[in-house]
This record gives sequence, structure tokens and C-alpha cells, in this order.
Amino acid sequence: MIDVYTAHTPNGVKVPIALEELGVPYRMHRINLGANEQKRPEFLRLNPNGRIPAIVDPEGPGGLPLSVFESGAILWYLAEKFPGLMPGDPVERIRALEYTFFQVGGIGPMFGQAGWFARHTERMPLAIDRYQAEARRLTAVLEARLQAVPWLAGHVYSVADVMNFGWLRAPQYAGVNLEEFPAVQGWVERIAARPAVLRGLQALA
Ligand SMILES: N[C@@H](CCC(=O)N[C@@H](CS)C(=O)NCC(=O)O)C(=O)O
Repeated sequence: MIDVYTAHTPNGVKVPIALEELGVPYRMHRINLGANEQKRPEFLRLNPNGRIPAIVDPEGPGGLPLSVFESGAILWYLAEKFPGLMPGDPVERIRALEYTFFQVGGIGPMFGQAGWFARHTERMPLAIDRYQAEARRLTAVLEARLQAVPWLAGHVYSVADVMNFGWLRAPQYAGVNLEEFPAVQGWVERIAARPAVLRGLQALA
């Protein structure tokens, strides 16, 4: 039974979705971000960065408990351990790794900043324009990929799709209109309709 420490946010939803896709039992520990529970010492022992999500696998390597933080590392760890989200084809596996890093280094930070500046009480048009433009540019990269192949790794649904879906399911947060990105919109709708995805989101509702 994997212990999951998370909240209903773009990064937080990825872990229950992945566990549902993999059919792995888990215990949910909801972290109240408003109360700063992610900065408490007991949470910092799991993630020194003080952010959700984090997991503890009681049966890590060598049969010992293992904590993992950073959603990309968590999903990659789970996908390597349990069958279902890691492409078998070596090229598609690298594509999955690319689009996992792309999300962690690009989509996540840029969408996050775009949303943060757009909602700040002080209006900062330069920052809003810069981050929203970058969010749109990154979405265009996904659009080009998904015009060519059905899933980000290529022909199989993978860890990379779950990673990016966490953010693209709520694009308006970053000022992105998916009507301008039809392949991304269709991909979001296909993922959102998956029973495991519905269960993973329900676990956090
Ligand atoms: N790169 C990290 C980002 C994690 C992250 O930014 N989590 C946010 C929620 S989406 C958080 O914990 N925010 C609370 C805080 O920063 O104190 C990951 O992918 O796990």
C-alpha cells in the first residue's frame, strides 16, 4: 500500500491518477496547503522542498521503505516498478522521458507563474504577458507533437501523458485557450474520459 501525500492541484492530481492507472492500492493523506502543512517538519522529512506531492513506498528497493518527492520522479519510479505506464519500445520510452522533463521544467513552472501573476492583487502586465505567452508557446509544442502521434510518447499512453494532463486539464489558469490547440484539446478529452483518471480525481474531490 503506497502512502500518498498530496492535494487537489495540477501537480497533486498526477499521483492518484497514475496509481489508479497502474492498479496499485494507495492510502491518501491530504495535505492542507492553505494551512502550510507542506512546511511542517514531518512533511519536510518526505520532501525537503516543502511541496506536494510525495509518496512513501513501504516496500522500496531491498524491501525497505522509500520516500520519493517531485512528481516526475514519483511517476517514473511507479511506472518502472508497476506495468502500465512505461512504453516497452526504447524510443518511445525516451520520448516519455522527454515529455516528462518538458512538463517539469517547462509547463509546470510557466503555467504556475502565469496563473500566479494573473491573480495577484498588484497588476503586472509585463509578467502576465511574458508567462502567458510562454504557456501558449509550450502548448503549441504539445500541439505539434499530438498532431503527429496520439500520445506524447508516440503510440502508447504513458507516464508523460499523466504528467502533462495535470496542467492541461485546467489551461485557463495560465490564460491558454484550448480551442486554439485542437489536438491538445482532443487529447485532454480522451484522458479525462478514462475510468482510472476519473477515479484518481474523485479520490481528491
Ligand atoms: N516540481 C514539483 C512542483 C511541486 C509544486 O509546485 N507543488 C505545489 C502545488 S501544485 C505546492 O506544493 N505548493 C505549495 C507551496 O509551494 O508551498 C513537482 O512536480 O512535484
